[in-house]
Amino acid sequence: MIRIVPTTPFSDQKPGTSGLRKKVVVFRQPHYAENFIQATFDVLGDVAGQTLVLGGDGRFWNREVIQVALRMAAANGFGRVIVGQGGILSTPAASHAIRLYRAFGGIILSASHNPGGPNEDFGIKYNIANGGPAPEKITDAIHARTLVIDSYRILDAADIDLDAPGETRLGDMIVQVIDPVADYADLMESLFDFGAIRTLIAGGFRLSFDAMHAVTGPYAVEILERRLGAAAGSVVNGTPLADFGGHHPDPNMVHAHDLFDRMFGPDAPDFGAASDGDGDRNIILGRGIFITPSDSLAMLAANAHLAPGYARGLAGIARSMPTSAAADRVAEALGIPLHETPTGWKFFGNLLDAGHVTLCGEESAGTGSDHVREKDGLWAVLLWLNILAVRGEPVAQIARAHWARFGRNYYARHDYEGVDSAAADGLITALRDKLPTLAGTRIGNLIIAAADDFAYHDPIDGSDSRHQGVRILFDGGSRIVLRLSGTGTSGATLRVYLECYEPADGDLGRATPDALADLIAAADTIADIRQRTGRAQPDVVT
Ligand code: G16
Repeated sequence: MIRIVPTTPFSDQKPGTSGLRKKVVVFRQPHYAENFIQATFDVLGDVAGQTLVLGGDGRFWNREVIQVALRMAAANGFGRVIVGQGGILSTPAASHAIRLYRAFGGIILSASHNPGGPNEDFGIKYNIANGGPAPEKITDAIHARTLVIDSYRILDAADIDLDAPGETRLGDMIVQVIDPVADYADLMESLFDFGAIRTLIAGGFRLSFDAMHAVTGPYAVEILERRLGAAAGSVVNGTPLADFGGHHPDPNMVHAHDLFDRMFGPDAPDFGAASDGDGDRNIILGRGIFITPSDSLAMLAANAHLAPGYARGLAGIARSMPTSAAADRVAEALGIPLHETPTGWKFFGNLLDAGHVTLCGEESAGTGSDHVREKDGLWAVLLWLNILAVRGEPVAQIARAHWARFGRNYYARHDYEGVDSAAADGLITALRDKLPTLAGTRIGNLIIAAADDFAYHDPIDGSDSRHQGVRILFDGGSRIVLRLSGTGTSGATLRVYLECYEPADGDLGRATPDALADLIAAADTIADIRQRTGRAQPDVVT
């Protein structure tokens, strides 16, 4: 029986950079998840008989919301829901499933790199038929709907067995439980030269992949250990846990420090990588070297033609605005366009659909291509492995050769987390007010050439997105960007992105903090960071 349950709106259901992310305790309020899911279905319009993909990163509360979403999908008229076994689908695997099964869209339950558990974070996001995150016009409409919603539809039914693959009926709808790994692993095998990578590994090449007790464990074990022959134990922390073992599944120097220790320690493996809660992020390390995500995008773009899936070359490259300009130099050398978009993978979707770009990347540990419409952690690992197999050189040598050809963009991001929201808003507002007066100002050795608040005009659908980050550009090409994160769940996170360029004939071997020291000082002078946040240091440097 379908029940129509009266409800009242919640005022805090505005999706952020990537869907609605809140504390589990917020999601556990009666009707909270239901309201958001119904608002999403209402915005989609006629879904009668359509297929929906459903899965999540396995964090605490995943199974409960999967059952609710299934009953609501049945009550709203979907014909079929394809759900990952155990309620599991990595974000890139969900994106692939939407495309492969020609679904109307998908619901992904994840708060990505944020911690999990009863007192931690949960999230819901909707992806459209191209497999990518819903664009702003849809997320804005969902938000508007959450503010007026007065009822939701749900089927009265027992829980579905999520652990048994196969088809079950739920009211008039079919629930199809699929292996979450197989389709995705096959897609990877179609893009990369698994034979060459197998040969590399068989020749003694050692790798270490940290799945951080998050969703990529089963994917990495299947692909890296079973299909490519990496030694058992090459995948560490490979069992997904509802609380990620009490850690942040965020692949960076702070939260993946074990991996960094291993890669910078004695007898380090040849290659190290980690992914995040839902499997869309990646970090790449070689023996004794960390490749920044911005550099990784540039190096992958310069070498992608070595993998069979990209042998035809790249149509173009896109990067988010705060990502370093390293990829711009590769695009220039390849004679292909470079697009600069706001932060958020959703902004790449139109460019990928239109065939304007092949590779995309973000400083926030995200890289991907037109094979799906999400960033894809294991994909980046496999493209690196394919390149290493063909070039037969260590990661550090590839990096040094890249800088020697294109120059080096020294880069870091400083995060100030859990800052008082009013103080963070005040900082950004004050900065915006100052923008018109900044050009020409000297700060230490630096002279400000220009300053603005980044706005993006989507060349495909004509939409405009404003206030996407304050940019301060210096003579000589150095840059500071400041913006507030759209993915946090408590207080505000101030992100300060710092970048300076060293030409190919300059000093390419500096320590990043030294190269950026003047910019770090200038950021504080311009934005009054210490004073306004009350913090002497960033919480995380990536
Ligand atoms: C999400 C988005 C990314 C974005 C990142 C950081 O990643 O998909 O496009 O770069 O958040 O966003 P912010 O700086 O607003 O916190 P994920 O991996 O969290 O889904």
